[in-house]
Amino acid sequence: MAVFEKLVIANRGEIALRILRACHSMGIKTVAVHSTVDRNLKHVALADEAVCIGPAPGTESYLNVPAIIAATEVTDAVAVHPGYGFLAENADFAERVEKSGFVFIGPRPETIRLMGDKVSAIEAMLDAGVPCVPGSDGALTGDMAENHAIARRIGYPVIIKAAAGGGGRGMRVVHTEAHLSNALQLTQQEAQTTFGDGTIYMEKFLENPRHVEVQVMADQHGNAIHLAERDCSTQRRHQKVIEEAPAPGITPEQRAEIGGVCVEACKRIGYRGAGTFEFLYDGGRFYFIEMNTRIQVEHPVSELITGVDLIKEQIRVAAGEKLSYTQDDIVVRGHAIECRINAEDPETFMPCPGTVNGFHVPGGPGIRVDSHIYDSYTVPPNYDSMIGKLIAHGEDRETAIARMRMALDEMVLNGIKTNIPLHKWLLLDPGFIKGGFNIHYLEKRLKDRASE
Ligand code: MV4
Repeated sequence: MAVFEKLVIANRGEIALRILRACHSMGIKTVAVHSTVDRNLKHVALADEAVCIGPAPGTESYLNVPAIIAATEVTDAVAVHPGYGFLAENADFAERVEKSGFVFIGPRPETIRLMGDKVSAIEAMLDAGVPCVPGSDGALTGDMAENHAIARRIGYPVIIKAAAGGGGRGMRVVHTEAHLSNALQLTQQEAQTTFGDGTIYMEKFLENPRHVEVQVMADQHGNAIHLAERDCSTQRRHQKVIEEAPAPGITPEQRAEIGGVCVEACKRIGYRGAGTFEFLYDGGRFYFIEMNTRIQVEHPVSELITGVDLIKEQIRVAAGEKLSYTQDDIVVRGHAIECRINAEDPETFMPCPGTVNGFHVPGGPGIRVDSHIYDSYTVPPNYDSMIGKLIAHGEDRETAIARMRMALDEMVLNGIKTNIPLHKWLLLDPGFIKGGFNIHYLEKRLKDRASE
């Protein structure tokens, strides 16, 4: 007996296909909900049923809550997988799904809400013993004398962030006391306008950290495990470009320690499903910044080094099953790297939708391709430009990099511009090959390249 009879995939593209594959491997029937321009998606063809839920704009289709609930009702599905992006971290959606009598594949709506507000997330983490960035440890008030005192205690530079922000939105760095009052006022006003919530908080600004995140998974019986960490420091304008696992230079002892802290936090807050603790890693220490309550784009690198199918496990625990693994079952094996393939100009990074004309996937030992594209597929202009992910696994980082280089050389993807040339360049970059660089590395190398 399958854990669910039928599940709605409330997403598109590669993650929709990834969820479909997990469902079919578990004997679960699938319903693809899609927009009008997405009739030709690969997972729509492979799903047991398909329902058109609206026109191309995401706001009228993949973000259209009543249409998705209605599609779930008419198809007699019992659960909804939100994937990432769109409604994945929308607590109101999760609540609507559950109130309608269906299972939301993710944490409880209250947990999504708790973590969506970055101030309450930090408060919960401090309470659970997770190390956070030195800061206001709560929302700032309008008391400017107090705010100045907090900044002086933390020490400049400081960063002011919106509680409703996250992922790089609504932040401002302040280098000296003279600029603090103005920055507080501007960030508060912007937060109110952008998010409808003017709540702000303050942290010490870490100038050259790495972005290291811990993958966790919890069931509804009080069990939780971590699946090591990923390094996502290769990014441009808050868009990740390459991710890897484990993070270079993190010792097994450090992994066990920070992983154990995250697992304890999961148990403390009654976490359920897949989650990610985002840390800044600086001077050998971890500082929590945000928690993501969804499956992430880069989950395959964690799957390859641990052998755990995270999507299957998400579905199992949502159905009330116990975790299939204890912490002792989780062993890190080798190294994995993921290149995000985007339909974009490799020089300007402008999105370049269009029709694929010639597509050959790479293969061989340690190569995985997660992509929904096929020859003659047309990439629509309405959504994110990511068209797939190329993932390489090997016994060590050098082997994973060597396999990734071969795979990038082997791949044929014509008809549209992609960032494949950028990946080929990065994988030959001495600083990248060395590993362990900070979040500014890619932007710095692009600047160097432009002036060469
Ligand atoms: C920071 C920081 C330095 N110090 N917080 C950006 C995205 C959001 N998740 C948090 N971000 C940052 N928070 C403190 N106290 C630097 C960043 C940051 C960043 C973090 C992770 C990955 C890429 C980044 C790029 C620029 C800034």
